[in-house]
Amino acid sequence: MKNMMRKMFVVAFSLVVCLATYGQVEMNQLGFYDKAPKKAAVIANPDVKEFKIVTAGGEEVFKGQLSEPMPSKNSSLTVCQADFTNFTTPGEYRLVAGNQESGVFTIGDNVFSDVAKAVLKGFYYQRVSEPLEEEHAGRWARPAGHPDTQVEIHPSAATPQRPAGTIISSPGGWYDAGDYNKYIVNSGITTATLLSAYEDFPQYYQQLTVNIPESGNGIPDILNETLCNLRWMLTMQDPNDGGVYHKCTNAGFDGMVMPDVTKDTRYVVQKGTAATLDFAAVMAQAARVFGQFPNELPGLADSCMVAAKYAWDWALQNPNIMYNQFAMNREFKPEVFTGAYGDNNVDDEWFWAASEMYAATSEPVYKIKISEYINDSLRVPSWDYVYALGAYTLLRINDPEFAPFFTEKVVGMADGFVNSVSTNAFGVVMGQKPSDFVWGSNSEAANQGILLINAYRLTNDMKYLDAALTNVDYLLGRNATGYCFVTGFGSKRVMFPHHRPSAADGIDDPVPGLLSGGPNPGMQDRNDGCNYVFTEPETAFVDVTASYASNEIAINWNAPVVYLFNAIEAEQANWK
Ligand code: 9MR
Ligand code: 9MR
Repeated sequence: MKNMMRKMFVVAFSLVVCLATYGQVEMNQLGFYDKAPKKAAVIANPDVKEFKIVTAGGEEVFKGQLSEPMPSKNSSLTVCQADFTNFTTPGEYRLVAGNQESGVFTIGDNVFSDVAKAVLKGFYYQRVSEPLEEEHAGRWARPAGHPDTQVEIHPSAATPQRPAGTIISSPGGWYDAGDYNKYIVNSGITTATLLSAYEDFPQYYQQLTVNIPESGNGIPDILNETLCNLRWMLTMQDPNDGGVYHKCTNAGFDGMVMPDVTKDTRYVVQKGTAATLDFAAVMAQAARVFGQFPNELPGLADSCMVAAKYAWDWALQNPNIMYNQFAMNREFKPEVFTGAYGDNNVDDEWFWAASEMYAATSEPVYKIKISEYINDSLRVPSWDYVYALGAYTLLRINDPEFAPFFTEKVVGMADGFVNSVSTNAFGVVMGQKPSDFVWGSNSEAANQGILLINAYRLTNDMKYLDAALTNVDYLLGRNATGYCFVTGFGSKRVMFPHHRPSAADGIDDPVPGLLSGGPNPGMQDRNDGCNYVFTEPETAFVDVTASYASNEIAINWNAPVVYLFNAIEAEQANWK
């Protein structure tokens, strides 16, 4: 009987293992700081209780016991952990468990330096209206994409001063994602996250160069890159009233072609409250940041502040103009089918914009708005819920009135993350609950990391940095798919992101430094030619070009990994 039970277990178990064809050892595929925590996940196998670390040549240097198997909350997988924190000798290694082994990883200093730079450089590859020269883009050099100097006012955005069909110029910026459109709402959180990375680690970024055309001009590259999009955003404000167009877009998505061959008409569509408040927030933050470079960028900070104020005033007069693409398409032609980024609650946008306006001006009037929404809930930010961005800024300026309140909120949430690690089968913060696995779930993991970095900065308690590191491990391979989610990196890497240039450029390797969206059990692309082999929250991922719901790349997902990876690199000395 016992034997039979065991057989049944083995059969059931093999099914699970089969389901997890991924390769048994799932770990950060790049590396570990010598004194930092080091863990791998191993899909449980009743016959395997031990693991070892071997040199790249196969010589055993460390042996350990796997932890007891733990069922995952987010799939039917059962997982053991391999803890080799005590092995601290720098070098190149593999981890071996039973007959499974990892790829080669490094133990040493600066182990995330290359990937941290690459994800920032990823933005350069998204630039719209300029050619990517070989000097900077290497194999991925390409002609300029959409010039966007002849953009039509869509009927939904018509005003007496700018009737439908009026031509405006809105060049530059970054493509949003795998598609070729430019959306203010998503640009808002993205640009703010990059500015925040700089604000939180200015010394680190002063040294960081990533070989972009502006490198060496006296401005840190993270700000050079951010400026490209900021200048585009400025063109999206209607000079006649301060309102901001929701997006600059085709009517329908382009085919999977290179960006210079598409010739569809470009439009700016309806102005909206969410876009205008996000714009105000970013411009106010930009005014603060670029105000530190008066000689290199004369007048820029002032222009940003004027634009921010103008947008804020428009929003006060138009507090409820929601972007509803469906309703818009009933009323105006041509219909627009590109990304909607529709949001029908702008409380959090008010809070964020008010926080930034206050941080930039110290004017009490903004405090009133802050107070109105201050008790809303803190969640890691996403394009449609930006409350946390305001909270981070009020903490950053260390406002005596607000800082204690937000410290408690941020540290409280961070404590929840820290405590959840021991209940997670992979030993990471990501996946505390199945609802972490949304469209773009990898940005959720990165933003959890940012929240933890904020808690660390507030308390100097290493437990928050350790917890943030677990999500770095998650993104680089310690997850149920076994993929390292940044293109160009890892022994099991993403090769077919939903990204038009990567699909169309004829180069085998995708454009590097781009973060794939990650597991998304919503699988909204299932009827668009996408077959998912695994469908559970943490496994619903396919590395195929068709998968826009699990394998697209997007600027708002790349920005938080820029913040997280570089923050960890900046703070690595703490693990010495
Ligand atoms: O390529 C588009 C991608 O950028 C979007 O995220 C996604 C959802 O809006 O849509 C993709 O375009 C697909 C469209 O929605 C349906 N037909 C297939 C298109 C390309 O895969
Ligand atoms: O990231 C967006 C996700 O939260 C939405 O659920 C999804 C569907 O509306 O759209 C995602 O954003 C896409 C945008 O609409 C178009 N460009 C590609 C973006 C990433 O897939």
